[in-house]
Amino acid sequence: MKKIIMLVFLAPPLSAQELISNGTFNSNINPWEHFNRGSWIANDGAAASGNGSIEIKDNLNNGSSVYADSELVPVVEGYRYILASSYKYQTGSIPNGMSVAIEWYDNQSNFLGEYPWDVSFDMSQPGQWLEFDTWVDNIIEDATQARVRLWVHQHSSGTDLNTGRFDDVIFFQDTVFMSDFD
Ligand SMILES: [Ca+2]
Repeated sequence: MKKIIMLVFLAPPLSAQELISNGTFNSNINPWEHFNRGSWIANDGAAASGNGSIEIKDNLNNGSSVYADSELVPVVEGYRYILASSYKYQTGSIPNGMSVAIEWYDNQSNFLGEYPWDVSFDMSQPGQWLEFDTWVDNIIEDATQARVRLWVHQHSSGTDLNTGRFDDVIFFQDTVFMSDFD
């Protein structure tokens, strides 16, 4: 059984650094992978970075989900990460849900897991940019790479278009080291 300890560094906090290369979508949605479900929205965006956002949509309505993935970035076992995003959905195309998660990989790019899995965005305020943030601990031994996955969850029936927009996606390494894997 792993022993989990928490060590808060007493040194002055390092300035947090954005790990993903394009979380603002101000000029395009590169290098996000979206499997033809994503498109760039030039004239809409959250307040922090302004216009330019990613829109993910589908109308299959079979209960499945569509997503876009950031590039893989280096992460460190045992560290805490800040995950945040702005998001928006509009009346007439509100999806069944939206969420965000981190996929964890080892240094051979083998998939190790995805979490948090309990994120569920507030879907009661259509037509405005909303904000979500959380922290996530890298508790998977050998997880040295990760990417952010932006989820849009479709309804299980009907013909509605499920459309969600994301902007200002943040993935920071915090200064908190929380487990030693002993
Ligand atoms: Ca933007």
